[in-house]
Amino acid sequence: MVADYVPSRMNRFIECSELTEVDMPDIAAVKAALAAQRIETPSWGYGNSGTRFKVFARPGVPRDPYEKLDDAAEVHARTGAAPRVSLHIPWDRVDDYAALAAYAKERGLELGAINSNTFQDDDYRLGSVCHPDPKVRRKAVDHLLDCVDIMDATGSKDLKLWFADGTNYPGQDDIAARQDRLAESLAEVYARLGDDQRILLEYKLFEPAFYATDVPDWGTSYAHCLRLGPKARVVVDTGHHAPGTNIEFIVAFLLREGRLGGFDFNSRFYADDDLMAGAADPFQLFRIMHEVVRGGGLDPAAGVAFMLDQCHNVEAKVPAVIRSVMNVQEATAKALLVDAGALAAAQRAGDVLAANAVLMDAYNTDVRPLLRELREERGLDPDPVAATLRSGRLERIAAERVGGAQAGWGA
Ligand code: PSV
Ligand code: MN
Ligand code: MN
Repeated sequence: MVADYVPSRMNRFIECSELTEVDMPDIAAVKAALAAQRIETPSWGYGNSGTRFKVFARPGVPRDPYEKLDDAAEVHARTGAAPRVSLHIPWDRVDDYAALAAYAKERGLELGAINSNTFQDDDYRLGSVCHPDPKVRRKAVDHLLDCVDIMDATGSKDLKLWFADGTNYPGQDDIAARQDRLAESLAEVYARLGDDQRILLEYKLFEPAFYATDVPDWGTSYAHCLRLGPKARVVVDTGHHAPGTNIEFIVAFLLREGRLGGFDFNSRFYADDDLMAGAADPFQLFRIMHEVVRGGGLDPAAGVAFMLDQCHNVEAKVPAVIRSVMNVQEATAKALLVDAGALAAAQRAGDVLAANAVLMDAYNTDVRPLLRELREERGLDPDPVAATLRSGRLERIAAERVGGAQAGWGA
């Protein structure tokens, strides 16, 4: 009997003779790939956050990095898929990072990417590593070197760099000279990396700079990574593109070049909205995951980090992170169900409609029963959001934690 989550071929427009033989997907292999996928959650997603208009305080939010790890442990316990947590320095500053890593380990977690912060001090008004004043650049680079020290203590492998650097007005600074300063700063940090440590360089089209951002796109990030060396890779933050950008093309290209370091998953309707991954455009997330699967990016050896970078302004945070993890899993499951043989045959035959139908069959498959089944097989509740809500944990932490912290923005 065929399980009901096997993609339906009913609407497949089959003209090509090679497509008449329909292969059933190897569900055991799909489940094994899903069980192996690791999704990293951001410490700042557990704190209070908001817009420049208002930060809404929520009862029970963590008061320190340790409590953020407690929340991350709940997400991992419910999903079985989120054992890593990204930190943000100095939002997650502690005296003893090795102790923080040990605390994470006791909870079945490990500390993931260290995110630097060179955008919140007054000194950074005109930028950080691209600033015209060498003293400010020195301060910024020293912070990045401190972050590598923290990685040594936590066992983190990735230094994730996002720079708010840029200019607001034509002529404000020398665009090319800023690239030179960026390259020089990055080179100093790269030289400090251990053998198994990497730089993951984010790009972002605009904001806070509006005229010229110093790392505005994947090409700029890629060019700097190429110059730096093999331990530098590009991070694709899904919220950092112009509307209509074909993100899956960027993913396919970088993966092919061995320079896709990972993702900051989130959703956008307008700009850098940082909404739950897979909420605004689940089809885009599927298309991205299809390129990942097709390019071998799910294999841990490919070195692609599946991170979330999002904030929860008006919704409960732990259930929202769980929902986001589930959304990434659903997109991944659909991508794994793409009939690669049929797709390749249709593409070879130039059968445009059949090829598109193969992808749409997988996308339109309801993979929730498959994921529920997988969770049950792994001893998890099939409905992780309901499970955390039922557990009474939200009410308990609301009573225990008084005076929770802001995620970082505006702090
Ligand atoms: C700012 O745009 C940002 O959202 C970047 O995506 C970083 O990854 C994140 O903040 C944390 O610094
Ligand atoms: Mn990001
Ligand atoms: Mn962002």
